[in-house]
Amino acid sequence: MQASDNKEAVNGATQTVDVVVVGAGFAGMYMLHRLRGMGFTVRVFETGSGVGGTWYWNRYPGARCDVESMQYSFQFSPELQQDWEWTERYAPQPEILAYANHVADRFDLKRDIRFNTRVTAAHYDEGTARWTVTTDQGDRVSAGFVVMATGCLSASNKPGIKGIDSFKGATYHTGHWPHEGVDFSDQRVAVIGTGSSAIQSIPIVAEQAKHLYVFQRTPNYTVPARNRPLDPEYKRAVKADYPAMRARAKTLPAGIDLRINMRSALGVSEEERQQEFERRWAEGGIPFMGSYIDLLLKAEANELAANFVRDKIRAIVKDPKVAELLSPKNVIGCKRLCVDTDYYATFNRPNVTLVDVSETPIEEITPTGLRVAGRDYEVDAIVFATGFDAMTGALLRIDIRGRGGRPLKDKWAEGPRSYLGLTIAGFPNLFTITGPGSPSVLTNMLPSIEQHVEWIADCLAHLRAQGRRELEATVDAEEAWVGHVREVAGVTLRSTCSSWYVGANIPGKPRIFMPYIGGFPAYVQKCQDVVANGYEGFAVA
Ligand code: NA7
Repeated sequence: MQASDNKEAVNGATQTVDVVVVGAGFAGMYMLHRLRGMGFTVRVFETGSGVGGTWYWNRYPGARCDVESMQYSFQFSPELQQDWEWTERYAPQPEILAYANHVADRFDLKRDIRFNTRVTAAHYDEGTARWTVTTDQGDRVSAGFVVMATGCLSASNKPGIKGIDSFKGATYHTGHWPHEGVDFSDQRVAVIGTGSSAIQSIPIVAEQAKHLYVFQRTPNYTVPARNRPLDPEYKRAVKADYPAMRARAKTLPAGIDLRINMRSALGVSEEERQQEFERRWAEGGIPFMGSYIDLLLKAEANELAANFVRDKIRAIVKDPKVAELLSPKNVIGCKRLCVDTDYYATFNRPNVTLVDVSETPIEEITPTGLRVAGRDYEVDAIVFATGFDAMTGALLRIDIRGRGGRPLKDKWAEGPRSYLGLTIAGFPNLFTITGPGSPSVLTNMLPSIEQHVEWIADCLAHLRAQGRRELEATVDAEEAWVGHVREVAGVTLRSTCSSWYVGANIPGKPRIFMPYIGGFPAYVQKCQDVVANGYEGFAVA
């Protein structure tokens, strides 16, 4: 590959660039910045009309990050890190989107991003060792490399409920929320789903709506966020210590400081355990799962934490039947622990009804509402808080074809197979940022994105320096990595429930634990070793 003259060459109807990046979320933005700084020509395509990815689309009421804002940010630029001012412990969506725009403007990224453009296909030509990328706007680009920065939770899932298109009122999906917002005042509203998006939005929708019906298939564990404005003194202290704090976080399994207590939940007295759980509940947020080291390793330890939360639900929710319905029976933390503000208390409101659809699914959506077990619930609006075809959905919705014209869909028919969650055998010169088989969604996404972007950038620099133009994971290396990902998944309780981590929320999706659960430090070490051993596991041509 040649570092070109930093201008996009146009050859007839086909444009020619060094790298196409798909997606202008945090991953695509940083990839562009990094590659441009190295002298590569880059074209980014983005379906939305602005940057931000997940935070561009998920504008539902109450949307906020469950990783503390001082940790959920880029660290590649010390100046950016020092200049940006977060205002709350957990940043709300509008503030994260403002941050994404600030980053884009600060590094002048938007000029290389084509917005309102969906990539429809990417085909590899073995003869030229180049990809041809096409879009729904008629673009046709020849690229030496393609980087998929398409996000882990970006392909929304709308369930195939009978009559779904017959409804006469308004419908919304939390992952495609209208930019102008929605006012539910005086409306009867249905929310389908009780995952993180529902749990964040329900208390706010309930305050507006005349009546809110929540259709719950599986209850979820959630702990209070205890969100609050950030204390200026705390911000100053973090900023003074930022590099050290970031370095510490990188030594932790999730890349986030969850203040993990290294003791076993089974090795302490009932009284001490109760105190620790209470302290964590009062502190708020996902560090609750750090109460004891073995909560996700031993079922017995997990049950103690689960019981604590079930007791809290019974204490908060006045109607014992509703409390029982809201109490999850499965492993706590198996699905990602949710973080809320007043979720359980919302079910004490007279205008909120919980409808259990675990035994009798939603039968039908009618022109005026929903039918469950023969009963009609008349509503003016339906909110689908039904999640995403996670980790693979956004990739498989694009017609990606590798060596020999083989579709990625075929290769992944039995579930995703990838070397390091970064590359795929049979698909040379294609990279996936936070792809399946990498720690991604089990970690703090921004540091994970940065690690992938930097690895890819170094790899392209290496190829350029060596005068090589093709890199491809070997089948053997991929097999070994897939086997390792599967093996470590079995060690924790996280693979034991029907979550989107295993694709269980999408009918017909193969059940594979998709993210790598071996921990951020072990993963980073592996990526570094691969490079140190001369790009071990790759064929370079
Ligand atoms: P999730 O966590 O996948 O939640 C989706 C919810 O929708 C979940 O409660 C599902 O129940 C429910 N669902 C899906 N289809 C149906 C049907 N047909 N009927 C009833 N209920 C249904 O998505 P979120 O957007 O909330 O959160 C995604 C991630 O974003 C989250 O993990 C955080 O990391 C941030 P189920 O549990 O499948 O029975």
